[in-house]
Amino acid sequence: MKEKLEQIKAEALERIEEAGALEKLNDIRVAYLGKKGELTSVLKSLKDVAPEDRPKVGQMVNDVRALLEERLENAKAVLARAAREEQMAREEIDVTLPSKKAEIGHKHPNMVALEEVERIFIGMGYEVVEGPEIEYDYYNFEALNIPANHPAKDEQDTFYITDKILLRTQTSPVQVRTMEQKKPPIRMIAPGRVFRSDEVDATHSPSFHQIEGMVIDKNITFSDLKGTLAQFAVELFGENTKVKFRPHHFPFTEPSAEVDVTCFKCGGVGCRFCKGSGWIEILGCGMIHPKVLRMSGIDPEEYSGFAFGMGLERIALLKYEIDDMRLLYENDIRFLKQF
Ligand code: 2NM
Repeated sequence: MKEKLEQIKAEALERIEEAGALEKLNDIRVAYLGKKGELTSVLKSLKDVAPEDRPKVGQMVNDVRALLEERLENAKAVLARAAREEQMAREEIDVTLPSKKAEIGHKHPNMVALEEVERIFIGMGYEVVEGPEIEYDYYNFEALNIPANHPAKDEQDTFYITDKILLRTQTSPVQVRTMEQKKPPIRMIAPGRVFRSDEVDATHSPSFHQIEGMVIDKNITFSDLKGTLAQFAVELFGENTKVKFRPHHFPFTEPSAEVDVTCFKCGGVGCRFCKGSGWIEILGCGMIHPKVLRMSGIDPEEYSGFAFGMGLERIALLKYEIDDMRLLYENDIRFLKQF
């Protein structure tokens, strides 16, 4: 029995010594120390040993087991370190190689145009106010003097969520909410996303952006409106820009007007950009209807105000000479980078 154990020990130690890989060590562990391993079978045959010799032989088996386990662990540590060193050498990083170019984003032309418009109005003392995109029918229509049977409310144009709730078709509900909350003087603009059930084409999208503005105080007149928008046009399109007011109709303003600016390409002579007319339409405006003021708690006998509204995409398309609105929504970085 003793010779057998010595032989197992010598053989196992030699195999551990020669094992060149971690998997081999595991095979060796199984072969000697496993359930059906050689050392285990010696332990099983202990019953054939004379009873008085059993403790001694048992002790020897345990000593050999402890020795093999220790050697296996040592060999494992040595091999693992060697494997790690080999991997480190193989995966060495060359820090002198040029790096990959980081693609940083670019401000969207809508955002560039919005910040420009905001800068101009903030410079004139206006506040920028935002409001919900999902609105009550009351704020979007009723409070703006657009009654129940008005064609602007048609389901063909408006996305209704329930009878009373819809996706706002304009940002004027933000002005209404402001009138309810604040006492004049009020000077504010309301930029934001609006929704209309329109087919997509070069100049239409079911979701686009508006910037509306409003001033309410004592003795605000149409002259204030004209002066404000004339100054706005000069700051946005250049110092030689002139404005022209054409009579128009909106339910929430009286009188109402549409505003054209002289074409910034040809200076008003007429070119392809302005389709030969010399003028480009940029916004709608008017004096806030007394009914609209009264409905939101402002006394039209004491106060008056003007309001205006423009499409942000339209401003961006004009300013950057983009000929198709769809380009603004595709988010192709090669396109966006140009502005
Ligand atoms: C426009 C044109 C004219 C407008 C009116 C109001 C409010 F709430 F004060 F009555 N907000 N915006 C308005 C007036 C908007 O967009 C073309």
